Amino acid sequence: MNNYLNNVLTNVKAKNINEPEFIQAVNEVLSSVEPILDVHKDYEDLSILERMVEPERIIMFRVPWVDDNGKIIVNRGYRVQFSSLIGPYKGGLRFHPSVNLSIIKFLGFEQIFKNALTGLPIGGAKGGSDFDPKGKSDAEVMRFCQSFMTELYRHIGQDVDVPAGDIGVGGREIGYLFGQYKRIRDAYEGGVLTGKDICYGGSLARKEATGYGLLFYMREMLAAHGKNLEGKSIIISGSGNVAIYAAEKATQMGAKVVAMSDSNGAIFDKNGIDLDLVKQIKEVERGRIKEYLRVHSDALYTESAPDCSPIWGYRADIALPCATQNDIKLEDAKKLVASGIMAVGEGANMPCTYDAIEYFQKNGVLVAPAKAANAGGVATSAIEMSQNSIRYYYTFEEVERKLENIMINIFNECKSAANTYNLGSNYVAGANIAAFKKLAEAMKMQGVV
Ligand code: NDP
Ligand code: 2IT
Repeated sequence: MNNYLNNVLTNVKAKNINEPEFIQAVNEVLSSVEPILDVHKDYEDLSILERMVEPERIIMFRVPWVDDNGKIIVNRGYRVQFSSLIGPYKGGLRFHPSVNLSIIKFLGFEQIFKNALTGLPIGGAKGGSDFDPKGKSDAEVMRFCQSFMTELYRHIGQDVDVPAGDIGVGGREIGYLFGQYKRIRDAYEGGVLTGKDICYGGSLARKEATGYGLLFYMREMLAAHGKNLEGKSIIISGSGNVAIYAAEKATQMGAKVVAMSDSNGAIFDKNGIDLDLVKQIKEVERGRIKEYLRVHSDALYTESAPDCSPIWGYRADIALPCATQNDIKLEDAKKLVASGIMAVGEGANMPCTYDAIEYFQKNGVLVAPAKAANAGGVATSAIEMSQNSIRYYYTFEEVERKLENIMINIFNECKSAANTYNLGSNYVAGANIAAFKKLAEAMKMQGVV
């Protein structure tokens, strides 16, 4: 690493000492942008990196609410408005007990680059809370969301900052958040949140978009290497929004999904996962993946051990980590390579550790990087915002075609950056460089702000 990169990274580590996920995300980007810094010497004089790693604004707040037993609970809320360089702050909200400032900052940082790759005018942000929606009644979730929005509303707006879903935040939560925002503002400002239901201003295909987009990217990446999805076996971690619609599109493309998981364990069904049943368990009953066995008693179920996802012990051609960060560690990568994995597609944000990615690449496994491969969700959020602005709806097919074209373009940008800088099939570095270049140029044009 050159001196400039080294100094910036050393400073980031010193200033954010208790934020391992944020440091990890910054390290991954900085480790891959050296070739472009060698060409653009002015980036150092303009302190481009120093400005890119410092969020424009961090908001942290108390979220008090009353549970069904009348007890007052206090959670912590966050919104990190990382960059408004190329559009209003944009990115999801995560409700999960593990949420802390480091996790929200890493997600906000990743979001800047991902959003730049979409080619659409959206900046980068992330937010959330350590609130755990699991086991809560609808009324409790509603009261939490109303309290969260009672503070958040003053920081967002359809031209300012546009939150959406992420882990633990789906259609139900977005509905409650939107209702409270509208009540406080006393106005219908549809574009202030995305992931809305279609009946009050949402976009068709937004729910499917991240998972579908991941498969469009995977198809393009495989095609560039003379391969395809037809007849391939796939394992997918998670069984939430991204995982379910990745499984749906993979099946439509002729592949066979054989395993899915949640935080408690993983199921393996050699006959192919029964996705209607997974949707019933997860989207309707909000149950555990283990309940799959009540219908398919011949499927295998393996419980999770601390810090270990059993799903990576199953054999398949392609792995799609769609649950959470640091899901595939070096030991998992070794197991997957030993069992003959051909490609990995990151549906979640930073699901592979950096050493796992390096191990895959050294062993000829193609890696579709999260910032590019899961950008279909936020891209379709931007399409939802544009429909809100023109007060119009596109059909499902229209949105899906736009999404498909965006994913093809994103893959081509990653490939072209990898070609330009002689990186072979390292699309992880290709994605970082392509996004970084756009952002650095925009920063140059806008002066010191
Ligand atoms: P959901 O809440 O719908 O689903 C999350 C899934 O991952 C669940 O099956 C959950 O299991 C599992 N999971 C979550 N945390 C853990 C954990 N600590 N250990 C093991 N399993 C876990 O979230 P999404 O599907 O929306 O998000 C999944 C990933 O995709 C996240 O990394 C998110 O940032 C990323 N992403 C999401 C986008 C979107 O549009 N929704 C867009 C781009 C990326 P359990 O129910 O047991 O907790
Ligand atoms: O990580 C992500 O890109 C998301 N959770 C979706 C963000 C969005 O604004 O749609």
